Amino acid sequence: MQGFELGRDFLMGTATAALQIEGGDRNNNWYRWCELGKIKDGSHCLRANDHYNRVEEDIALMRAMHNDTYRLGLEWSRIEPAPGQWSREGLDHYRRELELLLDAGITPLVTLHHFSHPLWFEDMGGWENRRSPEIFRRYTRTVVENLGDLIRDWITINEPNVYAMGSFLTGEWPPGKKSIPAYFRVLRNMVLGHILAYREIHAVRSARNFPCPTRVGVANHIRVFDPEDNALARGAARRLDYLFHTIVVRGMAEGKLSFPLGTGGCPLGKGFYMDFFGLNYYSRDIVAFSWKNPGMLFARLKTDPELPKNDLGWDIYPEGLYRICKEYYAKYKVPIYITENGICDADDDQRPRYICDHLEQVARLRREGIPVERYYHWTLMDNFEWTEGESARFGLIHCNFETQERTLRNSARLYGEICKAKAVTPEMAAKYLGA
Ligand code: IFM
Repeated sequence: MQGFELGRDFLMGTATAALQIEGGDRNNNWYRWCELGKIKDGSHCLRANDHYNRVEEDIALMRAMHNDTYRLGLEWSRIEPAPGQWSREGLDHYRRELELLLDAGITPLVTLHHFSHPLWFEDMGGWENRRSPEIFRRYTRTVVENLGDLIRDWITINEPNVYAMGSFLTGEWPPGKKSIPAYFRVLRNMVLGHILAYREIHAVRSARNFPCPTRVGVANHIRVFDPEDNALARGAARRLDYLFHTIVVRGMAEGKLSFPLGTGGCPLGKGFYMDFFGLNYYSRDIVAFSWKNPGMLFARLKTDPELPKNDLGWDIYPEGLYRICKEYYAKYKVPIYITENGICDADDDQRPRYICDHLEQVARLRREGIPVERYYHWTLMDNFEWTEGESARFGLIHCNFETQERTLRNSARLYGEICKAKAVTPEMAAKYLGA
């Protein structure tokens, strides 16, 4: 690899989610799912990384990697343990964490909903309940009123499409429902919840004269769907793209509810609700047509035998990052934050190259004038990877879950050097990639 520059104004860091690292919370939907024995390796989110008690130690690791920014999630159930009841302890905990980050010179980007929420919310149907957007707005308001002086950058909802699919279509995630109408009901409510939260964050921050600017977005999980070379496969890929990506992004950005979320109108009024485009990018799928898969819109997803795979069998396809950023920038013309990008790679033999190859696409985009402003590597340390449990290792830092010892992997050292230099140099490539 030749080396490339990212630019001094480019911000870099890592991303995590509260449920995946904090441990210790019994009042959320994933706690119950673990109790039901739904995690493949038998591990439990109650343990995770014990980050709740190790915030300082983990911020020191971010500093050691020269991170400028950190994407963290708030655990809703710690803030609103019962409907309309606010926990001083939960809010104080996050205030302290945010202050420690800011003192360390690390800019927080805060996610309000990342797959987990309180049990009381789950028990009223969660995002399927028609009152969910308003309930999410109320939670958002309390967070902004109490912590909004410390947070300029917000993600309302992480990967609404992945959440709705896992929880309401395939049934692999809590509450384990398998229903196409429920999938669309949930997406519709999440769109409305995002818009209400977007408005609330801006309204409260501006009324209180909190430091500007305020930026609010969504962490969108976007995949590349490349069809096989026939008309039926092309149709299947288009349908997937529409139902998995377009209706969600359009709804959240423009407030427009396209079929089947609605009839094309804007129930909350016309507007634009996306100050940056958050992109979680991991992989691509080859789409084949299959009569046997009506539930998947007659699509069958395949991997590309030519491409390397991560530990979970996902194709590694850096060019996809470039293609998606180009496509969505052309549509929305807002700054792009790569809010997640990473690899499941326990022995860390692919991660250094993965990081360099994906950042090379970012450098290419920036040279072409596409404003990719930030990159958050998923993830800081091995953590609780939903139904995969502790076995799927996405961390720059290795975690021994028994002892909670954190050990920097080679890729963490490389990432630290890149964050410091805002470049990949030929020397780094030689040292870490052997090329
Ligand atoms: O761990 C998840 C994260 O919570 C959401 N995006 C994908 C990651 C890797 O699967």
